[in-house]
Amino acid sequence: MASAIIIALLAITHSGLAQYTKFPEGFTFGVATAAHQIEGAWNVSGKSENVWDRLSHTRPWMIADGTNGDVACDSYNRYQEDVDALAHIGVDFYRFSLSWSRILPTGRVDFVNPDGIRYYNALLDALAEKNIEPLVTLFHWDLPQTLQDLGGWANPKMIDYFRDYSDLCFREFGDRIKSWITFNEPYEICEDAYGDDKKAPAIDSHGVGNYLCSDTLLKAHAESYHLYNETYRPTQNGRIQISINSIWYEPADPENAEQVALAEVANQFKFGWFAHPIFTEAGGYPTVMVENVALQSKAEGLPKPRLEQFDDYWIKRIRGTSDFLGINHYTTHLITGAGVDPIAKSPSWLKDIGAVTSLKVGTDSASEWLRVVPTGFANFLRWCKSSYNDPPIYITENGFSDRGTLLDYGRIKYFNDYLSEILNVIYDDGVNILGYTIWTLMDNFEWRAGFSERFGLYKVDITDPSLPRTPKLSVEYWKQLCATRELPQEDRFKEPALPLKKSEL
Ligand code: PNW
Repeated sequence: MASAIIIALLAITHSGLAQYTKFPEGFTFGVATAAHQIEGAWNVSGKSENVWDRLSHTRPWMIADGTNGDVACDSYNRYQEDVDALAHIGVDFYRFSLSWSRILPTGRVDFVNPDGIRYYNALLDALAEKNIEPLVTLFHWDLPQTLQDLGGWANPKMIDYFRDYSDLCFREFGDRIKSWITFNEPYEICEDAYGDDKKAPAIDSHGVGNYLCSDTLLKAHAESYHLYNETYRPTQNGRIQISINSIWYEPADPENAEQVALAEVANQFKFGWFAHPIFTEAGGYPTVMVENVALQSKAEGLPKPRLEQFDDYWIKRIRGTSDFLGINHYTTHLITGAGVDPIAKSPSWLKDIGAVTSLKVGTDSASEWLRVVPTGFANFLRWCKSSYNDPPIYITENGFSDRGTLLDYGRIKYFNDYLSEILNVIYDDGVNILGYTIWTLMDNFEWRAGFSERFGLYKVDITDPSLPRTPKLSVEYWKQLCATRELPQEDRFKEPALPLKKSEL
């Protein structure tokens, strides 16, 4: 701590600004991707269909530009280029995900696909060659369709299937993978894919399927954690965590007590839904969530609440099952008042909150939901420290979308301003943040947005069959940051005139 303060003070004197620029000793940087968004080779070498293959093939109109993940960035064949790019940037770690249906085509462990194992072994070897640590996500949304046909995350049997799949991955790859993430963004899985149609498999069982999913997912996460902890950790000595995402909610008017209270309710419903059961002493879902859903369910004439609280066994079994708090964060939204949000379906998670939300006024990205609000990130991180007993935190995703410009000043400014807030909360508030992960290495299949929203440091020209990757200016920015561990200050990274108009993104 003392050395952190000295470094911080030095940074202030050095830059002449009351702003921190230097990251603490030991702070690590990485880049993230996800299998379905980059690998392609969707039906090659034994891989079976996953829920995103099914959605994009059978309902292509649900993808903004009609694209799919059939080829994506072809990382299945071009992984060496990806690793070379990571080495060029100079990151400490690479966060990627394993494709369940590539490794286990039936979804179950009755048949292990040797080509799937070979592919990830080759990728791990290539990373080791460049001294880049793997941080590996077991589940980043691409459920084998065979398991979806049995109900997917609404089926409690998934707890066993996920444990078996994790077991295989720990056994096959755990000698080289020392950092695991069980689930990427449970909110997006349960709410967007089961409670809505925003993500595959687009079940849209609003207010019901989302809560069935969270019950299964949290139990599956806990079982995978305990398996690793008891069976693999003693010999493999790694760590295992979950990565939870949040839109952070703030009151539109900070002086308005009702809005302040409702923003807290919304944050409990969003981040607390998955963080509270794992990261608090009490465990279980947030009280306000249990109460609100019970009230709504009663009003709907239901004999039981749509959200079932865990019993004592599961409260204890789930509590404490993450070595770090993994946070994926992009943006902040506003709470404007009490009531039913005009966009809420009935019943639904959003209606259960009982608040009206809106986008915050701020700089645009190419994604409708993503506005640039760096101070929201700082407030969110401070809230995580106080709500979850000062956990060690890894930022496992953060990034900005545009339409693919090479001079991506908007992205650089986003990184710079969000990183600056990270430094503020580390040095001023003692928030224990240990690492940061960029979303993402290269423009890729951005789920229902297809290739229309681009988050990459490298541009990928998907109209050229050789899928050339071209570094954007942000690669230069990150190369310098990784080399110096300091926020680059040069003018060449600053946009000549800010902000860019939407048409220029
Ligand atoms: C994440 N939000 O999704 C995913 O982990 C990535 O696969 C994805 O490509 C990336 O962020 C960019 O979208 C999110 O509404 C989707 O706050 C939506 C939100 C956050 C993350």
